This record gives sequence, C-alpha cells and structure tokens, in this order.
Amino acid sequence: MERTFAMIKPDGVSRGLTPELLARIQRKGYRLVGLKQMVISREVAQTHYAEHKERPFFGSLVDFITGGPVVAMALEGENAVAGWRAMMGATNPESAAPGTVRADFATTTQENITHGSDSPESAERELKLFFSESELLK
Ligand code: 3AN
Repeated sequence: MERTFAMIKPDGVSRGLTPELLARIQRKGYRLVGLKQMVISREVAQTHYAEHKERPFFGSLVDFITGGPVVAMALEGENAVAGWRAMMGATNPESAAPGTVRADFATTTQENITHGSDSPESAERELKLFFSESELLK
C-alpha cells in the first residue's frame, strides 16, 4: 500500500468540482486517509512549489494557490502515487488524455484543478507539509 498527497486547487473548489473529484477518487478505490478544506499560507505554498522558484510563473503560481480554499487529501492504495497522476492527466490540459481530470475540466496549464505528488519521496514530504500525524487515519 502506498500513500500520496492530492489536492483540489482553488479553481476546482470555486467551480464546485469537489464532489465530482471526491467521487472519482472513491470510485477508483482509494482510501481517503486525510481530508480537509484549508487556505494555504504563502510560506507553505513557497515550500510546496520550491522546485519552481526560478521559473517565471512562480509568483503567479503562489498567488493562485493561496488565493482561495483548497481541499487537501491523503490517498491510500496500491501504486497511489502513479495512479492518481494518471487520473489527473498531463500538466497541460491540451495534452491530457480524454477522461482525465485535466482533460475533462481544465483549459489552462496553471489553473489545472488538481495536484498530485510526482514520486513516493515527494508524497512523503508533501503529506508532512500539509497534515499532522493526528489528522491521518492509521
Ligand atoms: P504537475 O502539477 O503536473 O506536477 P508541475 O509540478 O510541473 O506539474 O507544475 C506545478 C504547477 O505549476 C502546475 N500544476 C501548474 O499549476 C503550474 N505550472 C506548471 N507549468 C506552468 C506553466 N508553464 N505556466 C503556468 N503555470 C505552470
């Protein structure tokens, strides 16, 4: 069993997509071991996206991700890291396969609805950044 960090970004929450996305995750069979709606601080956003800090879109990415509530999730299941990435689709929605979250609901690369850890190591780091031990099911 593997755990991954998943997030519905502010665009997904404000567009009312939370129930649709939770339904997809649960129909797939992932166990929701952590779930909360929250507003991300700029400090947490900068840590979360630290790998992009030299990129030209970093400032607008931090503004966007802190600009409204997100839904933070911890998903558990077999190969959950790669599985949730596959369900999300490619970063650029134009390249995302039909049926994926980004193909179905997004038109821009920045406002692309969801986040998912890109490796088990990232998952561990991101889960620690967003959840305390007591917020996660055993
Ligand atoms: P993914 O979310 O698919 O792992 P990353 O890690 O390359 O993609 O990018 C993280 C986030 O940064 C994306 N979800 C998106 O919001 C934003 N982003 C990535 N590339 C661009 C870009 N070229 N222009 C604007 N925003 C971008």
